[in-house]
Amino acid sequence: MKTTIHLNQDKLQELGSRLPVPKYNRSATNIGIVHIGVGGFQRAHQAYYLHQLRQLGEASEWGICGIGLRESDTKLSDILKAQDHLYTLMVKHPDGKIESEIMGSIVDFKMGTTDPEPVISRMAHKDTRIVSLTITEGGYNFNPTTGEFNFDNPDIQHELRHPQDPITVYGFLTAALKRRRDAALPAFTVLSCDNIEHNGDMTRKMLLAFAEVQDPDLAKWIAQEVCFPNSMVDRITPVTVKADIDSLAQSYGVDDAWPVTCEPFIQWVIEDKFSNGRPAFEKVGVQFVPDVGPYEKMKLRLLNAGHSVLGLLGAIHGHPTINACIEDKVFKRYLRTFLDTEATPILGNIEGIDLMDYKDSLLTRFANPNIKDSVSRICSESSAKLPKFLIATIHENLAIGGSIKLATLVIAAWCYYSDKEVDQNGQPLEIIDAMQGKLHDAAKETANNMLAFVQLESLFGGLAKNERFTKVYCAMLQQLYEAGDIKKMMHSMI
Ligand code: CS2
Repeated sequence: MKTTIHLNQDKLQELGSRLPVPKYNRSATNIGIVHIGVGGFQRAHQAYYLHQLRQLGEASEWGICGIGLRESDTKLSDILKAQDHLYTLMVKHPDGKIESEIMGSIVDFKMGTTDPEPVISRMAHKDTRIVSLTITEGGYNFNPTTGEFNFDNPDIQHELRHPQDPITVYGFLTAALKRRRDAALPAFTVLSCDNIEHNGDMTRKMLLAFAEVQDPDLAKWIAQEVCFPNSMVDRITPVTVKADIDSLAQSYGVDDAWPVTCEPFIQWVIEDKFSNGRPAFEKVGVQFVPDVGPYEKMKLRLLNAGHSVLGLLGAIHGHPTINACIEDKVFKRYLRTFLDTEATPILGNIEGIDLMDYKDSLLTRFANPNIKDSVSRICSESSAKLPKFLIATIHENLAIGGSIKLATLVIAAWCYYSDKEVDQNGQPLEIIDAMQGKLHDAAKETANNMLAFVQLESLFGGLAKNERFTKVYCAMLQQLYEAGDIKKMMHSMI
């Protein structure tokens, strides 16, 4: 039995005999990247790539400072502080093998909730050259149907009136960029790493909409000086559970309060448009391309949509994880049929990519039995995800006369899920959604008005007015509410 060692900088050498640790000098690091929204995904993805680069002896000017803008980030902030911002990445292979390695690329963390100043000055610091974001699909503050900035948000209203007291990412970005402009420092790049089509373009549009109202001169400067590369990010990163912490302690005697688990697959495709330089990410496998559009669309409409299809249908049926769904032949076939007949036809050709291979690899990734990615993680914040992942595909198929039925069942299932809040065995569902109350009320209203749920225009646009859609949808909803057997319905459709 190994003695347990609490993970921190002083213990790295000792831990190095047990598992791979950073070989680079972490104290000789300049902070070049400020990252807003540190979570499992960023720690398994961007921070991993940077760690790899630093292991090659490069990028000492590209240390990462994490930023938390929500109260709920305090826990991670405290844990990282106590571990000198070190953490373990546990890569879980399908054969049961877990490769664990300690990551050192994050070197600082600041919270912006009580006092914004340390965050603004870090972002405005001369060494900061990139501000990257994983603030989730819901964090961009746009109306999913119109794609316009939501000025009704009270936090945004506050920031417009009090630019020196930012709350959201927009307030912090403008405060820091203003300081840089006034100090004649070059702008930083704003790099979105969220699952949104044209994530860079969208961030630019939102930030400029906000800045135009707050300070039109600054907006002009941002428009000229700040680059917003689009990027496609990919690595399945399940929620860390206690068993992961325990297994790390058992296997290596490492006491890490919040390790990150992920699949072996990793991909990052970025447009090479940076305001003030970038790390040599290509040395560790990041792809730079002139137009990320087709890659983003492929990933969102196949991988993320595929997750949502399994997640919502699986949740109602009572499957706990994505791999459990794939082990169920009906679910697996349903997913493949959806991908082939509804999602693929609208993608067209993507140069250099064989979509058949891509879909085969998705099914293999989803099947990884060691990952145990919970359907509750996939279903969380469906109101922010589904418009981008799935509803867009329904709209596009309606426009070209394509098939919509498999995706429509998922929408009917989402209504049922939001209404009942239990699965078909009567077990409570863990529902996490900023719109949960609204979704529940609209879904309940189905008893009087079958279209009530899809009449939520901010999510579905004009879908409730499309006769072809409503016919299929109402028939499915009726069957689901009457017979209540989602798997039977799925089976009859494939
Ligand atoms: C998932 C994603 O949130 C979701 O619903 O589809 O988190 C997915 O695992 C990642 O985008 C994979 O790169």
